This record gives sequence, structure tokens and C-alpha cells, in this order.
Amino acid sequence: MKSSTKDTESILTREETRTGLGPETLKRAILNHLFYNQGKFPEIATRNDYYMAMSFAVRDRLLQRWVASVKKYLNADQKIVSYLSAEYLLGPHLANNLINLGIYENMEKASNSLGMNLDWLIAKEQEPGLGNGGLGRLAACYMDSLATLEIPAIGYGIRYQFGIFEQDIKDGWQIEDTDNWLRRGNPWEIAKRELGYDVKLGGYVQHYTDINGKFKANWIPGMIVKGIAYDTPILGYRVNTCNTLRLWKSEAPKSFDFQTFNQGLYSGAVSDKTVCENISKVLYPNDEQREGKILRLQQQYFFVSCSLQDMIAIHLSQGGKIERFYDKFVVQLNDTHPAIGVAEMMRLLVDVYEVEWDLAWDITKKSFAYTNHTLLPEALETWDQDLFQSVLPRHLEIIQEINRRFLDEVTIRTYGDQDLISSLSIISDGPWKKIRMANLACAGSFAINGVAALHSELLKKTVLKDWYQLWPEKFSNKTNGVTPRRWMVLSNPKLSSLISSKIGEGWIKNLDELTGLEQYADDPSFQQEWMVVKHEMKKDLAKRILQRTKIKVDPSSIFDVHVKRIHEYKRQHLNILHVIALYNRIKQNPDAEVVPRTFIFAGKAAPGYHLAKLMIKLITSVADVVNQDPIVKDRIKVVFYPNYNVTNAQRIYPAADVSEQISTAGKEASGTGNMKLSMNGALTIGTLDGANVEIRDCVGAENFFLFGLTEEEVQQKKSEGYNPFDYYMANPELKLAIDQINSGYFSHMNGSVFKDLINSLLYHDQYLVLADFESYVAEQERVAEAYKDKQRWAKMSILNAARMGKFSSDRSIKDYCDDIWKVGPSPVELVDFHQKTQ
Ligand code: 475
Repeated sequence: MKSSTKDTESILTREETRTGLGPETLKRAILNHLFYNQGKFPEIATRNDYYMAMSFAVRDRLLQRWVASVKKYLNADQKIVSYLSAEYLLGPHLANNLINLGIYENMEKASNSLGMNLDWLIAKEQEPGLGNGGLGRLAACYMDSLATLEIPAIGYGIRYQFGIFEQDIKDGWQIEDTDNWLRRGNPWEIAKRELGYDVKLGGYVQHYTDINGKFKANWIPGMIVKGIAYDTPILGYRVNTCNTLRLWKSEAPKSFDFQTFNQGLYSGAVSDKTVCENISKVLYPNDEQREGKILRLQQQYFFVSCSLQDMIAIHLSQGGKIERFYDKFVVQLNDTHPAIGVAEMMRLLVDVYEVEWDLAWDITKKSFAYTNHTLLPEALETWDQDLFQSVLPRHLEIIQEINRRFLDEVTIRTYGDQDLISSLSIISDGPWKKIRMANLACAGSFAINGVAALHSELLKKTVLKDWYQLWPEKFSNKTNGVTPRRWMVLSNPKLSSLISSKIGEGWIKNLDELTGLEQYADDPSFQQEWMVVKHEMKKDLAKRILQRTKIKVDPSSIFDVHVKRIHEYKRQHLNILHVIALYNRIKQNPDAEVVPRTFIFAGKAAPGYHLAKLMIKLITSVADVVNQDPIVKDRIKVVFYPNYNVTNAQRIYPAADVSEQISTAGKEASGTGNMKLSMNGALTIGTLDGANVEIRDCVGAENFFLFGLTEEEVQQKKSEGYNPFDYYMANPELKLAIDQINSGYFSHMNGSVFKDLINSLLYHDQYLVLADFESYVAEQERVAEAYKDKQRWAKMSILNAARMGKFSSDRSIKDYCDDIWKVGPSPVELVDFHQKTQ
């Protein structure tokens, strides 16, 4: 039932006592939850009790909107976007929900009146780290924008019991600790214990002909796992749309197998439960590196099967026809991790709903779209056919059949071009057959996209070249974006208020309005205010750095920030080589003029990635020497800030002057940290890689520090036979830096510590660190020079933020909606659910 504005008003009045947004009502709600949820009264309540009580109070207000949204989606014949992602790197919910509800100030008043500090309570939240890096964080930004744009959407994923590990630094090395984020309970999720699906695994397939003479397959599983839905409401900014993030937890179908137990095989009965629960136990901590483990395939299949069963159930329950599945849902595959969905959809259609193969394939192809996030060959997912068969015997048959028919089509279209046929084949030939998930995703999708203009072009030229040749109409670019709600309003409130004081608040929902700041870029008093905010944020970060690392840094030095996963292609070692070069300049000429700089690094290394872990050790070792050396006189400082996650990112971005985006051209698909830093007024030093290219186009070449080889030059160098050793011999500063690392200058004279890293640089250097060194160092000199001119720097910083409108995830989502999903907004009105009982 639709309600008029007047009805809505009266609902709101009635609701005021329960889910109202005023400070008094909020206070009462917190006290209620303290009592009825936590079983505490103020005198004995802990800070965590208050955090929980406040979160439940906020959740009540989300639920009111969530139930109205769900109700609307179930009734209307509105198409729903279904986002399938193995990772969601959400970050803490509480503060974000306060902002989106518009009750931050009121909640501050409520908590003050309870003698509590809102910031402390917000800091109590354990962030859900259910992702590794860019791909998972993108999914989270997209959930925010989908809700804000009032697009009906469900995000599907896995409720990992342990998210990305917590990083600590001991003796300069990364130490991993488990992330037990659910330890104190999670007030943001609603367990739907009654909503579960069975997922088969292993076993074998029986074939038979039914009474109608139809050929049938019967999959006899080795094991059945149950997926239980855990829903997290995702509210948009200042709208009633509250979408669902539905994460699946794996359990044993029965908590106990009594038969096994009674036969005295107690451990067998229990281990079955353990095996089932293991599936959603832990996130694989590899970023851009495939993990060929059985458990990983089980995870992927588990969540995709639950999600597709759920979508079909929703569609059918509304009277939809299975043949018209794609009228209700469009399914976006976030990389190939959920690509098994193509085969699972076919299995459900053909085996369960008895749809004819050709029609089933047509339905499937109309339902799926695929986003690629990386060109790195080591990240392209393939599964050994034998392993695949042991987990998904029926899906192997289905993929073989898809492939047989598909290659027939390709043969005709290419007039039997063998090279094309073998490159497009979903199953690789040769003695060790592999299932290629990117090929499955491409074959089963109507749309394929990259995540930045350059990346999408490279996809068409390299890894997906043959697909592009045959199906150019499927390809498009969707440049990534980030949500300005979390990455500006929430993490940088002072800058946000300053911006709003000049151009109003419209930019928060329409980031293009930031161009309104351009007219103030030359205004000395605005520049002054802008730089005061930056300085405040630097002081805050300096305090945290001191607390966390015991390193004292100067807030008036340049804060040069390199924060992201640690990876050779992201070239944190290029940055540290520059630091060593600067250090040597000071040592050789102690009176040399050096613009004071603080080099801030943060990021996790995959636990099994030896060279990435060595890169962390190198950074911390250089820090130990440089930070202590009296000759340096604090002009340069090096900090490795531990445990980079969303919470810490929110503290670092607002304080950055310089954003390091220095990947080898052609390797970083897009990057999104580059966008967040620039929005917060940092100037980029970067290569022409990923979205850097577009950022530079937008902010203007004069407001961007460019260096390094282009993607084409990289390719050319490699084909000419690149020899890193020549660069080492030719550049004395580079040679000295490398020799010092080698000699043990930074490692208590034990030179062997870094030998693997040094050998890799001198004799392979696949990411052309040495080739780009000279150009990088030269550009860094220009950075230092520019920083000396405070007015020029302020202007450049303002113009960077002012011209970032394109990089809002709202723009990205609009592009997906218009070009791929064909879904529009569907505003939600509040409904009075208590009417009947009042
Ligand atoms: C790109 N992760 C960024 C970002 O589009 C880009 C791969 C395999 C297994 C586990 N994780 C991965 C990625 O591929 C990934 O995070 N890719 C990143 O996606 C969003 O901005 O350039 O590297």
C-alpha cells in the first residue's frame, strides 16, 4: 500500500516513540537496549555494552526502512540487481549508518547526555574485514551507491567467521593473527535461521532415462552442506532505500549424525559437522593470486549455489516463470570467483527445473554479466579438472557440454581457426586439463567489463583478445568509483564542512558539484582554511603514529602516503629506494636542503608471498636506520603503520599530502585508493596506469606528478630484452642504495636478509623498478619543490578535490544501471507496520 505524505507524517509521529530520530528518543532507545539486550543498567555497563545498545538502537531505525524496501521489491515487478562477490570489505557500520540516517549530531547529544563519548563507542566496533583489498572494498562502495541511488539490489557473499588476518609487526616482520571479528557478537546482522538451502558437494553422477524417454542425470553427493542466510541492512544516504547484504554461513544439515554416533563412530559424526562448518570459516588472504585449494572451490560453489537457489525461490514465489528469470534478476559476477554460477544456473535449470538445454543456455546468458579486475596472469583462476570433478562432478559434465556446443559455434564462426578454438575453450587441452573460469564467465555472460579505461582497452588487446574479436558488442568499460559518504563525509568531517560552507551539501549525492570549489582555488583565505584542515588531520594522524609505532613525526613535513596491499607490481620497493637515495644525499651533504618528509607505508602481504613480506621488512629496516640517524635531524622519517584496514584507511587518507600510485604501467587494473586520496586533497605521484590516467585527465596534467614508462614502452622494453643490471650500473644513486641493502647496512650488517629481493631486482625485475627509478626520483624532486610554495600547493590540492566528481561510485553504478543492468531507481516510502496492532 502506498502512503501519502500526510500518512507518512502520521506514521512518523506514531513511530517517534520507537524509532524516532531525536536526541531524547535515541537516548531512551539506547537505555532500553542496554537493559533488554545487554541485561545491564548504566552503573555496570561497559563501553562495549553501550556500543551494542547504541548499535541496536540504530539497527531498529534501519529495519523500519529495510522491511519497507524488501516489501516493495517483493511486490513490484521491479528488476533486482544481484551482486555476487566472494568479498565485501565493509568497514565499520555504526558511524556510516549515523551519517546515512542523518542522525550523527543527535546521537552525539544522546551519548553525551549518557556520559558517553560517541567517538569512543564508534571505536569499539570490530570492522568486518571480509575482503582482501580493492575488489572487496569496491563491492562495499557499490552497495552504498546502489542504496543511495534507490536501486533494488541484493549483495550475496560469504559470512566468513574469520576475515582478513590482523597484521602486527615484530622485529620489522609481518606477523599474522586471526581476525575473530564475531567474538563479541555482531549487532548489524539478522540471522535468518529458517532461510537455508542445501548444497551438494562431491560424490558421483548417475545417468538414466526416465519414463518419457528423457536422458536424466542424478547427482549423488558425497556430502550436503546447509547455507544459512545472515542479512545486513545497507541503508542509502538520506533515502528510505535499505538494501540487503545476504551472507551465507555453512553448517551441517543436522548438527549431529545420530546414526553414526550410535554405531560408536563418534568422531565421524562430529567431523562431518566440522567439515561443513569449515567452508565459511576463513577468507583466503591472497590478493591477486589464485588459490588452487579444494576448500576455495567449495567456498565459491557454496555461496553461489545458495544465492542462485535464493533468487529462483524469490522469483517463483512472486509467480514468476523460471524461463523469465532475467526479468527479475541481473547477476553481476565480481571477477571469476563466482563464475561457477554459470554452470550452477544450467544445472538448476536443466536438472532441477527440467528446462531444455538450449533454452536454459539462453536464460543463463541473459542473466549474467562479468567484471574483470586484474590482468595479472597469476590471478586468472583455473581449476585442475580432476580436483574440480572431485568437488563438482555434475558441473564438470555440464561444463563439458557447454564447451562442446560452444566450440561448435566458434568453429563455424571462425571457419575452424584452431588457435582461436583452443584459446576460447573453457577446458584447456593437453595432458593436464584445466577449467578456465574467465572463459566460463565470458561464454555465459551478455556483458564483460574492465574497471578503468586503460584496463578495458588492455583486456581487449591481451587476455580477452579473442573474445573481443568474436563478441565486441559484449565489451565495455566501467571505471571504478568510491563512495564520498564514507571516504569524505565520514572520514574527513572538517574538510566536508568546509566544502559545504562554500557550495552547500549537494555534492554529497552529486559529486560533480565539487567543481563549485574551483572558483575558490586562488582565494588566499580559502587556501588557508583548506590547509588548516589538512594540518589538523595530519596532527591527528601523527598522534596515532606515535601511539602505534612510537615514531614521532612532524605534521608540517610532507605526508607522503603509500597505502595498499604489498605487491611487487605496486612497487613499494621503488618508493623505499627513493627514500634511501634521499638519505644518502643527506649523509653525503648534511647541509643539503631537503624539504622535510614523512614516508608513510601501510598494507598487508599475503602470508605465503615471500617477497612481499621481505618488502615490509625492508621498509621497517630502512625506517630503523633513517629515523635514528642524528645527521638526518628528523628531516625524513619512515613509518610502517601496521594493520591497514578500512578503519585505519579512514584515518590516513585525510592526512595525506602525496599519494603514491606507482605501479608498473599496465599492471594496476584501476586502483581506488588513488581516488580516495585525491578527493581528500592529496596530490598524486603516479604512472600512466589504471585509473591514474583518467584522474590526471580530470585534475589536469599540471596538478599531477607523472613519471615512468608507459604501458607500450614497458612492452617494448621487455621485448627488446630488458636488462635491469644495466640500470643498476648506470645510476650511482641506485647502485649505492642497492649495495647498501646488500651489504647489510640496514640489517645490522647481515646482508643475506634481503638477498632474494635484491636478486629478483637485479636479474629479473619483471616490474621494471630499476628502469623507472631515475624518472621517479626526478619527479619526487618536483614534488618537494612544489610543496615549498604553499599557495601553489594549496591551489593544486583544492583543484584535485574539486575535479574528482567522476570518481564517485554513484557515477559507476549509474553507468552499470544504464548500460548493463537496465535497472532504474525505485524509491521506497515508509510503511506503518504497526497499524494492525494499534
Ligand atoms: C585491482 N583481488 C585494482 C580493484 O576493481 C582495482 C584476486 C584473486 C583472489 C583474491 N583477490 C583478488 C583482485 O583481483 C583485486 O583486488 N583487484 C583489484 O580490484 C577493484 O581497483 O586495481 O587490483
